[in-house]
Amino acid sequence: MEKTLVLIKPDAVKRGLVGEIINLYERKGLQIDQLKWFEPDEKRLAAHYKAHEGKPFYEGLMSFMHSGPLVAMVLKGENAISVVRKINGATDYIEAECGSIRGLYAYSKTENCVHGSDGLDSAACEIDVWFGE
Ligand code: IDP
Ligand code: MG
Repeated sequence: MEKTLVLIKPDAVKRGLVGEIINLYERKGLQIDQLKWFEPDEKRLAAHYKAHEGKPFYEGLMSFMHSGPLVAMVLKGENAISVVRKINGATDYIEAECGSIRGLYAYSKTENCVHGSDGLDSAACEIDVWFGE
């Protein structure tokens, strides 16, 4: 059973899409292993997005991620990492497939509703950032 880290970002929480989004993952056979509500501090968000530090969108991304509460989850299932990224859709809401979360709900490049780990190493790292001791 593979595990992956999902964030339901502040835009989706504000818009009341938490239930809708969790429903899409569950219907695809993914199970909730851990789930927690966060108002994350600078340190946790910087650790989560350390790969993007210095990129042109980094500051905007960080201030968006600080704009309200978010939900962090560990989802588990066969090929959970790839399955979640498929359900999430492409990063850019214009490119995102119609039935994906971003295809359905996102209308901004930065405020795109969800995060999913992009590989085994990042999943382990991100699960530790949000749910480690
Ligand atoms: P991902 O979330 O699909 O894995 P990443 O490339 O890892 O996409 O980027 C992390 C997050 O940074 C995106 O989900 C989005 O919120 C934001 N982001 C990425 N690229 C851009 C951009 O070109 N403009 C604005 N925000 C961006
Ligand atoms: Mg990413």
